[in-house]
Amino acid sequence: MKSGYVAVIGRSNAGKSTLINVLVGEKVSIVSPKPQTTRDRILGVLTKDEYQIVFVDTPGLYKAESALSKQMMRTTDVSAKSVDVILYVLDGHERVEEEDARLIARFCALEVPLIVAFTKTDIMPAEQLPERLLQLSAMGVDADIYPVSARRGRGLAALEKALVALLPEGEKCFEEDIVSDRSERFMISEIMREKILLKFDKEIPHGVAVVVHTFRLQENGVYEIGLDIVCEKSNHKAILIGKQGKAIKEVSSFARQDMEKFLGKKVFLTTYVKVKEDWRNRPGLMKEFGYDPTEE
Ligand SMILES: Nc1nc2c(ncn2[C@@H]2O[C@H](COP(=O)(O)OP(=O)(O)OP(=O)(O)O)[C@@H](O)[C@H]2O)c(=O)[nH]1
Ligand SMILES: [Mg+2]
Repeated sequence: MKSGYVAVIGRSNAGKSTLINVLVGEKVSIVSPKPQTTRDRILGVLTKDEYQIVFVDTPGLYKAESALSKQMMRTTDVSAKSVDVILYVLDGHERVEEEDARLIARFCALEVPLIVAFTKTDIMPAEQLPERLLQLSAMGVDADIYPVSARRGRGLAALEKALVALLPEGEKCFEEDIVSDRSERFMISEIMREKILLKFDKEIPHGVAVVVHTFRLQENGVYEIGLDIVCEKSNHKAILIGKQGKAIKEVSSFARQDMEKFLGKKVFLTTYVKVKEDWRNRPGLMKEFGYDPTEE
């Protein structure tokens, strides 16, 4: 049996988490059109009779400004060093940038086998594909490149086969019914963060942490969930709540529906919005909200 870890790396918003979710066949990592959606290293496990691929989702590569962003970049670097294969994901519908060639060269230097997934081909004119691949090769990228569309499910079988070919022989790392290393509690907080990313613009979603303080299955079969939405500034709090609580009610309702789907049970959800000034630069608070700066 083949078994091993594949770090999924690339610039922010390239489509890494979407690709992992579709390959694993379940939503293990949240997705949004905003950069810096993924903040943690999250495992997504794909198990078949002959192989097990443990995908390591990573925060997208991005110019780090806050202490939180810097920690996210460290998470990605550390993840890349401790895997069997690196899958570099490139947004195929955007122009090919020197930055990608530079990043690919940087990860190739780790001497871990690296292949490239060229994704979002569904929103790219087909005739541009050969041109973009030539551009990458002219920039010195000599890795194998697999064009895929996570949204349409195209090219995935070939990519999966190529990844399996690079994995070592070995026993499974996880039981076959496990798809993620993350707790239900973590997924609940991420579902809320995803809805906030989808609803609010600019700095607001990036300055939000979601803390689950109550997570309890009641005797009547309903989950009681209590969350704090922590933001950085009081004017952000006002926007998050909205006029007469309209905005927070709307995101909470979307989040509750997804939580119910995820848990397979009814959910009674309460949310509070709190302000913790500049928490993204305060290690004590980062740790309290689940982003431990000392953790690797
Ligand atoms: N059309 C199309 N859109 C895609 C595809 N894959 C991802 N997207 C969209 O691209 C955006 C970013 O997707 P994510 O999966 O969150 O990207 P990411 O690389 O994980 O982003 P970060 O976690 O911020 O680094 C979302 O709006 C996705 O719906 C695809 O194959 N086709
Ligand atoms: Mg992501």
